[in-house]
Amino acid sequence: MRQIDALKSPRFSQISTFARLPTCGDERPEAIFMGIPFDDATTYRPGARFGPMGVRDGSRLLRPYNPFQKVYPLDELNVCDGGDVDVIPGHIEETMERIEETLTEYMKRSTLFLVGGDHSITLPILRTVKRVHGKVNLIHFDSHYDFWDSHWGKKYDHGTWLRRSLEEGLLNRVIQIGIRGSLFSHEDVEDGKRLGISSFTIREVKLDLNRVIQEISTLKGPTYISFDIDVVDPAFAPGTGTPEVGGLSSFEALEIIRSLNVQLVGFDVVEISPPYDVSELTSMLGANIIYEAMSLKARLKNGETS
Ligand SMILES: [Mn+2]
Repeated sequence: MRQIDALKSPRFSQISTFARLPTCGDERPEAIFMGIPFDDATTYRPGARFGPMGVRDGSRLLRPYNPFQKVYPLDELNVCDGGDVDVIPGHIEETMERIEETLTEYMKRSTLFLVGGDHSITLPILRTVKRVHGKVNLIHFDSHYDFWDSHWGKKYDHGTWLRRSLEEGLLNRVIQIGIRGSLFSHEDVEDGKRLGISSFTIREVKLDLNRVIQEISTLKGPTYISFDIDVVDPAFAPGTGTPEVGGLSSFEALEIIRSLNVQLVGFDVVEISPPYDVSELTSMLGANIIYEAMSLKARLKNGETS
């Protein structure tokens, strides 16, 4: 009997849902849950290194069945917990190498659902994706562009990973969702166009969501999703490093994920900083975002498209 059967009890445990997942062994699960607790590349509020712990804790109320996508994601994907990547605090380049080394074998046998950590971790994740799957499309939920060429003259941090990913030829098409907030310059907007990225501001998402969904539906082939929790309004998700007011509601974020129909090869949720959280709101949302993404994978595996 899988340990996960314990979830069917209506009695909630102090031990969270994700923490009750079986530890990954030699089996070939269709999905693996893993943490990457690295936050040395944050530029404002730190604490995302506690994200994996927060999301595991925030998963306590997750029950087995998702009625919106009509799946039992954890059971249907035979999800196991791969633990946390052994990162090296203070050393981003060595950490990136270690993330790649650790994820490669897992990714060859399964779809990874990863919890950061700050957004710098997505570069080594995408390097691994390229190695295993070739070039992929990227759906990038964020309030920030994250394609700056450098920060403080440095190439690697949580605001430059997308520029590096494009330079390294890791990506096909890129669609950004939820961009907002003040910028360093009007040139930032132009840069996105020059880089060939389709960026949808929060205004476009709020006023014409159908157009955004339509654009996403034109993506063909393997697709990776990176979800920065700061795409959600800080009123719903205060526990994050670089909050921007005026964002998506939790409901909108979940609805967009539910509406997707893509060939999902991996998923991350990043920038959850539990020390800045209130009443576990952000950690609970992070857990539900991962659950919804796993449900998407399970639904599409069943051949259901919407
Ligand atoms: Mn962001």
